[in-house]
Amino acid sequence: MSSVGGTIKQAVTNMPNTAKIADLQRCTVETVPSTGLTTDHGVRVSDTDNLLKLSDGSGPGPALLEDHIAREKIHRFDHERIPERVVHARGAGAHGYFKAYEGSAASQFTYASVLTDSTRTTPVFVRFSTVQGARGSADTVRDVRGFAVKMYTQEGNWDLVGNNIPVFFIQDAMKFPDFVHAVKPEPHNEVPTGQTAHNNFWDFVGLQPESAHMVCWAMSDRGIPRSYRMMQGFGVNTYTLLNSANERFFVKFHWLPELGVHSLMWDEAFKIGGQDPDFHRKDLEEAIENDAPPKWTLAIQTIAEKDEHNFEFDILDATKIWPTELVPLHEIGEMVLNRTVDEYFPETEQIAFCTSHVVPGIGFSDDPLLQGRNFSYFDTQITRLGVNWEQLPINRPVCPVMNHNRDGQHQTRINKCPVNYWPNRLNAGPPVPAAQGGYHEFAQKVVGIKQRLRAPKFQEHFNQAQLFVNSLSAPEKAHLIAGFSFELNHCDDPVVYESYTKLLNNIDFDLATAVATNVGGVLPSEVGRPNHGQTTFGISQLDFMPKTPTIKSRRIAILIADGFDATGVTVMKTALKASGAVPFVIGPRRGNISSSGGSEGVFADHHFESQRSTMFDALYIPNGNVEYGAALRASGRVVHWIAEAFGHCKAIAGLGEGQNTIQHALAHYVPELAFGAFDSDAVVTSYGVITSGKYSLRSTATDVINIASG
Ligand code: HDD
Repeated sequence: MSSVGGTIKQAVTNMPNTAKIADLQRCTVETVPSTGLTTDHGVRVSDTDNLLKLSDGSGPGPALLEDHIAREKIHRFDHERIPERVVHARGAGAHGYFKAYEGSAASQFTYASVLTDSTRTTPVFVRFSTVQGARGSADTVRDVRGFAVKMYTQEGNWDLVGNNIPVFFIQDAMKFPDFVHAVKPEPHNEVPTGQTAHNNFWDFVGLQPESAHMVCWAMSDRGIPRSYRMMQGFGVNTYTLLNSANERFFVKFHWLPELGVHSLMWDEAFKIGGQDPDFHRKDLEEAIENDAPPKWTLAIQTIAEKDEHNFEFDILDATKIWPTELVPLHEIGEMVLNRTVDEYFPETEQIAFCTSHVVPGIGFSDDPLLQGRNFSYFDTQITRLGVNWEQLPINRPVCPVMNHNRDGQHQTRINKCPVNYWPNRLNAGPPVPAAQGGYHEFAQKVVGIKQRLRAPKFQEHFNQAQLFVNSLSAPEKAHLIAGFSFELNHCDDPVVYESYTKLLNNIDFDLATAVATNVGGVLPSEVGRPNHGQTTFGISQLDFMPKTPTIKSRRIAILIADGFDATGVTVMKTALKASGAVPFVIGPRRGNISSSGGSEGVFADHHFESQRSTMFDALYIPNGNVEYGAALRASGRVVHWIAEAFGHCKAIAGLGEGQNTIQHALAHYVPELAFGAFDSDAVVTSYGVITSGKYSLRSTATDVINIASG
């Protein structure tokens, strides 16, 4: 049982009680009312509301320093906060498990049992995050999303600390502090929050053209995901795998979401930022609680050692993807997130990741970004959580930990051993270095001269940025132009927006022209760099539609008023629930709304003023009597809801008076609005299509409603 929103709710069913959950339960405290309230040293407290005061009988006088109970309460409170993460401060997490597929290609490349042993269920914790904003910033800002996975394997913890974008802004870790200073709020006024739309960011990326590819991803729809559940995840860096024949492979890790890759529209994203800043956090919780646990397939791309230099790009450069036409994806396992946290701070806030945490069979490459990351993460956790951070319940492995590391602040282990060094006279008994099964570094031959430099192929920055733009669909390209135009418009220093619009011409002439026109930048007079014309699979989000279209976990608003048709609502709600969607009835007030039949009503979950179209994926307005239709059309909120949902390309359906209301609201935009037929079998696909058997009513990305048959 866990407590959400003040009520006790049942834990999600069908949840494998993994080793990590069992481990956490050892320190999970159920609230037992009969225990009574106590101090931290266990003494019962009879009054937790009033300071101990001097009183002469006529009323209370000054408070007494002696009040150890009040002092403890206030001192504990004074120290509740820890430093927030220097980046990725805002996040949400969930528990789950990973299972390797039986007979996958993984065992050709690695002996890491977590990736090859299909009989295992490995517990995981995943933390999603934004990068720029503070811990209290909004979820739906335009930003890269962190996708950090901790696998509690039987051989130790493996942390795959990735993002929802496959490349990075910089090539060498040495640039990270400069990059983060530039992206974060400006130092003189701490503006802006949760945005890269400011002079310093665009100044830096303009002067650091290796960022061009990643900036394109961030300005595209990938920067504004609909849900954490609808994002890809990428390890980004090049790691290595070692197989049992001692052969080494370079590897990139990919997480492919079962639900496909979907984004908000930009207008939606920033409205939700104000309307519901916890939108993504709540979405994750809502899906898991509604038995729609998010799932991802783990896929790998591998390159044999001997082929390292056979590509026009450097495979150790984190600003480059490995096009799947050149290096195919192998699907090797599945991750499911099926359990929300019991308490945010000890779990989601105290979880701590390190790229250097790998398990036997997985290793590093000379990727200079990864090399620096391996140094940075452990260090930052010491500042955030203290040197014994790996003893915290959420961080400790499920396999035994035994070594001679000792002491430090907040040591919670009591080691029963008279020696704390190796070698020692006792020789036998733990902990001694493993004769077998220990972590084994690949014997890589390295000869060289000490220098600060980058490999020659690291100097090329625009080929793949162009590949990215070429591979987008037309609406995605339009969104990319809008993204760049919004951000550069927020830079008020002409040096910044003029130089960035010049840089864009190295990527794409049309993109540079469109953006420069919008923001008053430098209009290119000729093509800056010939377009190589190449495209690749896996850039456009349309390449990642779900294998089976589904409306599972999608939020559907049913707008009603008094006099609605009860059958229409009941039937639609039942059909939606049966297909796993989450319907909400929204009316003029929360509470009972009377139907056209008089007696039979429906309980509205929310009232019109408390919700907005942006919080839902689709809209349905049932039939009702004439007064009902008139009331809906007289409501500015309802009319705005429909128009806004239409503008955001949402699926919209109505029957009878509902249809008339939709026509009324959209008359200005689409005078000849046409409706497709649908019935209670309606299925709202993730494309925003309501279909039933033969017809579908579809709002397309070009803001036109079409009727598509079949
Ligand atoms: Fe990082 C946090 C992802 C480059 C230094 N990073 C952090 C988190 C994610 C990433 C998802 C949040 C983890 C969590 O939820 O707790 N970082 C990346 C990716 C990178 C990357 C995909 C490029 C491939 N990072 C990177 C570099 C450095 C850092 C080059 C330093 C040289 N990152 C950190 C950090 C953070 C962090 C300062 C802040 C909080 C933390 O580590 O635990 O150490």
